[in-house]
This record gives sequence, structure tokens and C-alpha cells, in this order.
Amino acid sequence: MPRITEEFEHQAKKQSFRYDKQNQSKIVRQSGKLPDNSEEGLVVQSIGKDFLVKVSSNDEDIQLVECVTAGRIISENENSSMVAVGDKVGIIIPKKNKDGLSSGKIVSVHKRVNCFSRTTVYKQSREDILAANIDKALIFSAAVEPEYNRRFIDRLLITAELNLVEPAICINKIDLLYDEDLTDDFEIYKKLGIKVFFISALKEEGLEQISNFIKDSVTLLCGASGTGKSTLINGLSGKSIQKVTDISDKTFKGKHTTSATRMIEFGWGGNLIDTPGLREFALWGLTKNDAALYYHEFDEFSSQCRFTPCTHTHEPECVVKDAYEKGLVDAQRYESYLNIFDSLEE
Ligand SMILES: Nc1nc2c(ncn2[C@@H]2O[C@H](COP(=O)(O)OP(=O)(O)OP(=O)(O)O)[C@@H](O)[C@H]2O)c(=O)[nH]1
Ligand SMILES: [Mg+2]
Ligand SMILES: [Zn+2]
Repeated sequence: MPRITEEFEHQAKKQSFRYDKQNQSKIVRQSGKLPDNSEEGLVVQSIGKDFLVKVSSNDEDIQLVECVTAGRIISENENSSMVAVGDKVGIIIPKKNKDGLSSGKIVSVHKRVNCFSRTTVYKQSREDILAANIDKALIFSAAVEPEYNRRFIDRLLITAELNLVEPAICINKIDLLYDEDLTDDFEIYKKLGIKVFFISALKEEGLEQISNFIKDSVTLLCGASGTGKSTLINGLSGKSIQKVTDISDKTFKGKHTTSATRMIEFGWGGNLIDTPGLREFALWGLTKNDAALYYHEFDEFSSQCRFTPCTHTHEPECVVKDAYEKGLVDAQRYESYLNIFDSLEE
């Protein structure tokens, strides 16, 4: 049976050692020999340091194994979260012994095709991966309770484009508010070619658009707490598989109900990854000078700026800034750009 062992062994000569900064007790190598008894699996859930790995020898024989990471681990991914939902991993399945079943051990992590990351909230300049190997991202917000924040949405859109993930914006709770002001506020995204869905997860309105979007793909579901992500999962599956809690009566903020990142597979061929509500989202992997490239409505003006490169913030004869002043560029988007530009390092 062809195994990733061969690929790793091939590279064994250029072994590199490093410590995982998150967990000083682990030795991480980028290549090496895997134990003979390791099996291939897919990480379908993560909560803190505990993972659930799906191992399937064929479609009927599926096993879910609780795992932690081994003390020595081979990861082909550099300087990032060690293991994330969506990662393909090698694990050692525990044997039953007289004390019951012990945890499995993740011994290797395959190279990721892509991932969706932010900068860690607790420590600067470390990549925090929300999920790995994803095709699409459903950027989830609510019309009200809690009200959406377009700058937050813009950060997630940039992250999707940076990682070659197809984004869509979903505005939930339209049973509470659905008017022209709301739909007008998202016209600009439609003009930019981004899909925008207006739904009510609770009343199960508009869910067909979502199932069409996520069909035959792995889609990350991400957004602030209390917006209704888990309610959507329950609506799509027709079952109460994810816990849902009311938002705070006073602040209209969510209560951070979902604590695990979990991939849910729907029988009809879509996979949706429910995530804990995001409190903040600091961009990862984007430099100050590249930020404007992700605001595509600037494209038609930026080539005419007097200076190249132009940051479109203060330069004289900047055609983008001029277009903003004349109302030719969406004001909120230009201000969102300035906000992101200021938050990034050179
Ligand atoms: N009115 C209305 N309420 C909704 C809708 N969708 C969800 N809710 C309510 O919003 C609250 C929060 O829903 P959750 O599904 O727990 O939100 P979440 O995004 O998963 O929150 P976290 O797990 O904390 O990130 C619950 O009281 C839901 O019943 C909707 O379409 N309309
Ligand atoms: Mg939830
Ligand atoms: Zn300019």
C-alpha cells in the first residue's frame, strides 16, 4: 500500500528539527520515518489539544478516534498551528487494554493545500489556523442581534482571497430585519462578484441557496458569536446536532456557545465546518503595501495614480482617493481599506 512514509523517507536526509512554540515539550520535524503501525486519517474536530480523527479503510468501515498530538511529530507545515480541522494526519490507533481505550496519537501532519488563518489573539505574529484544506468560506453575519460589521467581513474576504478560497457572504436573521437599506449595503459585494445570501436559519428561509453553495465542497463557516452558525447547521441537517444558545438580552452579543471546531458531513455531499464565534480577526500573511490589491474596486483607478507604488492614503494626485472623494468608490470600503492599512506592518 503506498503510504506517506515513502515520501517522508525520501526527504529524510534534509531533516530539520524545531520546537513547536505553542508546546515546548514537542519535537517537530519536517520529515522522518513514520511508525509502521500508523494509519491515515482526517481531523474532523478540534477543541484545545484534543482532536477527533476519522479513519476509513472503506466507505462502510469508518472509525472516529480521539487523539492528542504525539511528543514527536512530523509536520510538513512550518510555523503554524500544529493540527487543524481538515488536516490529513497519520495516527497511531490505541489498542484496547485492561484499563479501557487510551487516546490515539497524531504522529504526522500532511502538507496543507491551503488554510484559513488569522494572527493569534494572545500572541502577536503567530498563525492561528481556523481550518485547513478548504474550498469555500461562508462569511456569516446577522442583520441584527448582533448587527453585522462590514469591516470585519472585509477582513475575512481578504483572507479568503489570500488563500484561494471561494467566499460568500451570508446575512442571517432576516426574519427580524429585511429592508432595502440592508440589501443596498451589500450591493457593492455583488458588484465585485461575491455571492451574498440573505437567510433566516431559524425559520429555515433561504437554506437552499446555502446547500447549493456548499454542495460537493468543504466549506468553512465563520463569523461572530450569536449570529446563528450552529442554528444553520441544525437547519441544514434537519436535526439538532449543534448546541444553540440565546444571545445576551442586554448587549445582543453571543455567548460563545460553540467551543469546538467541527466538520459536519451532510449526506447529500456537502461538508460544513462549524467554528467558535470569532471575537476579533487580525489578518495573517498580508503586508501593508499589498492591502490595496484586495480592494478590486480600486483597480480601474490605481493604474492612473501619479506615484507607483501608491498607498492611496496621502499621496498627491492619487486617483483612488480622488474617486472616493467624488463618490465613485464605495465610502465604507475605502474607509475599511484605511483601517486595514493602518493595522498592518510594513
Ligand atoms: N430571530 C432569529 N434568531 C436566530 C436565527 N438564527 C439563530 N438565531 C438565534 O440566535 C441565537 C444564537 O444562535 P447560535 O446558532 O447559537 O449562534 P452561533 O453563531 O452558533 O454562536 P456561537 O456558537 O457562540 O459562535 C439563538 O438564540 C438562535 O435561536 C434567525 O434566523 N432568526
Ligand atoms: Mg455555535
Ligand atoms: Zn493612489
